[in-house]
Amino acid sequence: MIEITTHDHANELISLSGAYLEQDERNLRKENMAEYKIAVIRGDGIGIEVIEEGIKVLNAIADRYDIKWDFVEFPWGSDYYFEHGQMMPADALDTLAEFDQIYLGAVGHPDIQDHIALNGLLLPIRRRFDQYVCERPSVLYPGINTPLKDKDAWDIDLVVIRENTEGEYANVGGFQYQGFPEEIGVQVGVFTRHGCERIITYAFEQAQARDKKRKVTSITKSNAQGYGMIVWDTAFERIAEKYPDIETESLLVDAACMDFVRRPEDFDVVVASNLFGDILTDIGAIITGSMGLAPSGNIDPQRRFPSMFEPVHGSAPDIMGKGIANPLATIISGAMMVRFIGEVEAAETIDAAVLKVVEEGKTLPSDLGGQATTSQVGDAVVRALG
Ligand code: GGG
Repeated sequence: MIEITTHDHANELISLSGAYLEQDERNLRKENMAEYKIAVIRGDGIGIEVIEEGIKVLNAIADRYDIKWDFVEFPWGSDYYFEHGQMMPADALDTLAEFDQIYLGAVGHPDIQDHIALNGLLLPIRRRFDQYVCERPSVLYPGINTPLKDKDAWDIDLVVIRENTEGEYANVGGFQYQGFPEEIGVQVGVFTRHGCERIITYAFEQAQARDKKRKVTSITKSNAQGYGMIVWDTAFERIAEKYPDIETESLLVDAACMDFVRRPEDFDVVVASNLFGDILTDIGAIITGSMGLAPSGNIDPQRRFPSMFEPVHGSAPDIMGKGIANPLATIISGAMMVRFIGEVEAAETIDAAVLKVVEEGKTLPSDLGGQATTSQVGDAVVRALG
C-alpha cells in the first residue's frame, strides 16, 4: 500500500517535473520567438475582406512556428481620401519605414480617379522603399480550370519579375493647355542603365535559384520604343553574358501576350518593364484560373526597407461587401512575406494548405467555381495547415 502510494507519488513528481520542463521549454521558446512588425493596409473594396483572411492564416501559422506578429493597421485608402483629401497622411512613408514588412489589400474606388488612388498610396510606397522587384508567380494548380485547352496541373509554372520603380510608371510628365482643345499630356518612360541592370540581374538569379527550366525571357517593345527600351535590351544582353548556363529569349510584348496563351509552358522567369509586367501578369493570372489566385511581392532585395506583399487584383467594387471575394491570392502573398522574412518552413506549410484546399475543391470561392464565402475559404486554409 505504502509502496503503491510512493509509486504514485513518484509518478506524480515525474509528471509534474515533466510539466515544469515543458513550461520551461515553452518560456524559452517564447523568449527566442521571432517578432515581426507588420504594417497592415487593408485599403479599399475587397481588400478589407481578403486581408481579414490573410491575417487569420498568419495568426494560425504563428501558433505553429513560434512566430510573433505585431500587426499595426492603418486605415488609409479611399475612405481616408474622402475625409482628408489624400490617400494617406503626409508622414505615412516615415511611419511605414519603421516596419519590417507591409501587407496590403487593394486600392481603388469608383468615385476616385484610379491615377489618384495609385499615385496617392501604392506607387509612392514602391518607390520610397526602393521595392524595385515585383515578383508575380503564375502556377496552374491541380483542381483549377484553365481556359486553355490541353493544359494539365503544373504545366504552367512561371514567374514574372516586373520592374517596379521606373519605366512607364515613373511619375514624370506634365500637362499643357489643360482643359483647352489644344490640351497636351506628356508621359515619360524612364529606363536607367542601373534600373535595368538590377532587375535583369535579379531575374537571372531567380532562374538559377528556381532551377527549373533555367531560362529568362526579356520583354520589351524596342522596335517602337527606340530609346529607353534599347537601354533595357542592351542591359539584357550584357547581363546574360554573366549567366552562360541560363537560356535566354527576347520577345516583343505583343508576341509575349500571344505566347502566354499559345505556349505558357515554355516560360520560366520572365523579366518585363513596369507596365508590360503588369499587363502580362493579368494574362498569367487568368490562364492559371483567376485573378483571385495571383499573389505578388514588391521587394527590396537588399532589405534596406520594408517590402510589401499584396494580391495582384484590385479592389473589385462590384463584389465588395458580399463576402464572396477569393482570399487565396492574399493568403499566398502572405506566404511570400513569410518566406521573405526567412520562415521558410512556415511559408511552405501555408502554400501546401492552399494547394490542399484547391485540390480538394470542396471549399472554393465563386471565381473558382465553388460556393464558399471569403471567410469559409480562410477557415479551410487554416484547417488544412494541419
Ligand atoms: N492589390 C493592390 C491593388 O489594388 N492593385 C491594383 C492595381 O491597379 N495595381 C496597379 C499596379 O500594380 O501597378
